[in-house]
Amino acid sequence: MNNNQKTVFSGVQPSGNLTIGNYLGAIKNFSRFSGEYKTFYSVVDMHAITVRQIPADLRRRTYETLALYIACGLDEEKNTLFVQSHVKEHAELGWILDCYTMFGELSRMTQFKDKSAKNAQNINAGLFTYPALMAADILLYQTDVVPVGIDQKQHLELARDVAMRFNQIYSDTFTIPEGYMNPDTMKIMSLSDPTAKMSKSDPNQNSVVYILDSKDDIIRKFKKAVTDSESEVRYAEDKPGVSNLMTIYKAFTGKSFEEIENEFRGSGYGDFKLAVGEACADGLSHVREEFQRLIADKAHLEAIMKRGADEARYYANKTMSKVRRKIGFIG
Ligand code: AQP
Repeated sequence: MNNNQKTVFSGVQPSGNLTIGNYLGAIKNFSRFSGEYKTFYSVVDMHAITVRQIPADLRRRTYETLALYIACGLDEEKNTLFVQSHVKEHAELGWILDCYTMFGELSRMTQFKDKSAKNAQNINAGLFTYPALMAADILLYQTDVVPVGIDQKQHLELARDVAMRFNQIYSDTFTIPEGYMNPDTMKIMSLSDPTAKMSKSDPNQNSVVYILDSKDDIIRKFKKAVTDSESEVRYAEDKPGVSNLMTIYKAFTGKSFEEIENEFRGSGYGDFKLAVGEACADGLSHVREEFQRLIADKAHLEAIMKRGADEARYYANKTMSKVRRKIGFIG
């Protein structure tokens, strides 16, 4: 890494099949940093266990998420791709940062409140301290930029606050990270409730379009998408369903909202929904093909994970020796 090269870190939890929200809000933006930046992209399995997972599913999805990173355009030679739990320094710094993160700060996190409501039987300490582990993920690599969807903004702000607090106590230790949110796609909404975020753990399969859904399934889901009682394709705050579909269509076709409004003037929602479904399915077809090729070769994925973890560990250790020394640990 040359000394002036900026660093990018981001991650996705292997907590379900990845959605077009994960794709448009996060992964698709990752590759824009490849080459010019030193990029670390992690499959954050330690975050996934804050919600109960079936072990075999977690293992399978960890391979799948890595394969999807590559299928979505992340060149394994140009990016450090790794599994979070393979680099133990994440757990170590996560614990240390727990001790510099306030109870009151964690209590204000909206994701904790949402996930506690959804998992009332399992409101564990990890779910509560999740943002301190996320701060560790980012700060370990002296990260400058974190590409994420808007739902992670609050966690990112906490990571910045924790880094500043630590730096103030012990002198400069961590780079203060900035978020990168794609203004066009930072929040893709559920197809059945366009006031809620599209989420991979949503039990309603019709709310969510998965990156690996077949073309037929994608089109069927868009046909069922909730819109409104009008028939006008127009981007407006009081038309969240139509506006969400326009956002998705724009992301896959590159057309502006004005062009989309003109294209469907007078034609009603049926044609529009079909066009969105087709654009989305066609836009993802290459990803699906690449994924099938990659997932068939587990040994290759394991080699990438290992190489990525070895490289990530090297940088993580540099930060950890600084942190250990500053807080008064021996060795
Ligand atoms: N709907 C979305 N629109 C835009 N961006 C999104 N992201 C997630 N959903 C959307 C972004 O994807 C990245 C990875 O997300 P994550 O795996 O860390 O978990 P999450 O944010 O909690 O996403 P999900 O899909 O809702 O997962 P579950 O259901 O397991 O909680 C992040 O950058 C996120 O912003």
